[in-house]
Amino acid sequence: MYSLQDLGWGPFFENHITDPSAGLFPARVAGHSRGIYRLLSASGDLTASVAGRLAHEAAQSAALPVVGDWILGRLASPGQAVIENVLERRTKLSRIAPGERTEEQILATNVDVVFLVTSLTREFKPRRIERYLVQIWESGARPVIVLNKEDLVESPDEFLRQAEETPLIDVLLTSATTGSGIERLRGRLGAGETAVFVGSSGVGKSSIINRLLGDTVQAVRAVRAGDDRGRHTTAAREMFLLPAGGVIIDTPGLRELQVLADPSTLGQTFPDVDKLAANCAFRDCMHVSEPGCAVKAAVEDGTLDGARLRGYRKLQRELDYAKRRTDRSSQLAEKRKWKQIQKQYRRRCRERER
Ligand SMILES: Nc1nc2c(ncn2[C@@H]2O[C@H](COP(=O)(O)OP(=O)(O)OP(=O)(O)O)[C@@H](O)[C@H]2O)c(=O)[nH]1
Ligand SMILES: [Mg+2]
Ligand SMILES: [Zn+2]
Repeated sequence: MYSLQDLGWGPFFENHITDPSAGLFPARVAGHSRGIYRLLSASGDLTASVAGRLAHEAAQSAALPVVGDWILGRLASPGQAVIENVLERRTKLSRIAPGERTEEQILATNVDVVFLVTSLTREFKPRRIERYLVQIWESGARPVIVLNKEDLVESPDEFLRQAEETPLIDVLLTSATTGSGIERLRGRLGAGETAVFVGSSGVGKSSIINRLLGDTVQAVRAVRAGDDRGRHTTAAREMFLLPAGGVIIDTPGLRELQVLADPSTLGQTFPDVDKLAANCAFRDCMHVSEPGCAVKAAVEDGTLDGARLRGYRKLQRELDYAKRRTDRSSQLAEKRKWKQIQKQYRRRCRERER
């Protein structure tokens, strides 16, 4: 049996319970499949469904419970609960859901650390790491880059150097096969903290988690022969408790990461570009062809990698575009809401006149 603290509970959530007298208990969402939720609570594991009212009110899917959430539930029968409320999220890792529309998809909530796993194969791409970093900084959690499968390469330090091009970032070399670096990784997670593992399929997320759990709990499958792409072995997000404390969430490999973040946060992933930009002649310099651009000058004299600047500018364009799209859809939602309120108001006036 575990305590709420073992599950990551703390004052933040305590303070967000507005009506403690309603006979509801807190629990954490550990898994979810086709409308059935798996919960961890102080009185054990439960299966649960979402209360009709919550499902109805959750006009946007982002308001429905996801793995990592703290919820308030009501016991329906032994081992079976109904989720009445989702408590405010302390942190939230999102992306733009695959598809045509600019819609948020939440990957995990209430996490302290995001382990961004990449493998030292053709999978390793600094530009992809930057994309993830932007999204992780936006989440409110702290990033740790995990360079896995170090047993496969001659000089892993070469990769380490490339990953550390992002200033001040925490980078670890690991091998889930030999166990090297796993203890150090374990040390990045404090007591009562929650971590989520993200990255492409086949990089070894579940293998590292199995090492941490000291058991083969998560299914792992060989990468395809010929290329090193994964087979999407992990099918759904799932939460585990580490034997020595700490909570971890495994996620299925992502094919793409469409970023959804405030453009003004880009500087956290690119502090080097930001610092240089302070010396550009124009305050709103886009570092393309403006005169007196300190960023372009740094690329020319070799202090800044040109590919890194191109990655920065691409992300900047994407974030600006996504922001315009989401601003517009929230404007539309706001308009609809006001129309509804005006309609109700007019109806009430008419009723009073009768
Ligand atoms: N050589 C080597 N192979 C590894 C290492 N870590 C994982 N693998 C292998 O890589 C393959 C994929 O590992 P998984 O742990 O399933 O990868 P994953 O990231 O969970 O993949 P998805 O669940 O599809 O997202 C398996 O064959 C593992 O045995 C490592 O450190 N070194
Ligand atoms: Mg997996
Ligand atoms: Zn500039």
